[in-house]
Amino acid sequence: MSLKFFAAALAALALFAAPAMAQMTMPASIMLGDLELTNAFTRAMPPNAPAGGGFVTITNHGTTDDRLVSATSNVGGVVEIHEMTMVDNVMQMHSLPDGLVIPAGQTVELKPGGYHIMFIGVDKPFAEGEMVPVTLTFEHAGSVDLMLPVAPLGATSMPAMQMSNG
Ligand SMILES: [Cu+2]
Repeated sequence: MSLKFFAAALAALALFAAPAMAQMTMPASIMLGDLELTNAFTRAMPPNAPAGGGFVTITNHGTTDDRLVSATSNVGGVVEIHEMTMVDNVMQMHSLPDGLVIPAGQTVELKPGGYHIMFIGVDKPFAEGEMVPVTLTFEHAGSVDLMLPVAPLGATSMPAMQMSNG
């Protein structure tokens, strides 16, 4: 990924740092083996934005660590698993080529400003109200198809949970 592209992608993610939106409803959850997935969503992308983020909360109810090894989608481009960190007050993000460990008995949140699914070079920007399909594959639990509801631009959570098995 070129530096210019990277910077634009980062700006698209960081541009709207909206305050946390109140969670109005209990999120639906999807079980996949020992894993429970909740609060899955993505966000509307500004016109011509090169990339968007996908988010989900993963709880491992088992006694064995698992690992999110890949995410795929048919929205075009490539999908990566990223982490975002602050380095000298500058937000940076990196792909996690070895995936993201979901430790036994713990919850890992993919959320704005932290771990996220990165949709890079999508065919068209996500629009509020759409559903974005994504398949998550875990080392032990296997694969699950999710439909991510598209929240408003800059939303930090999905106000009305609509996650469903896709
Ligand atoms: Cu990213």
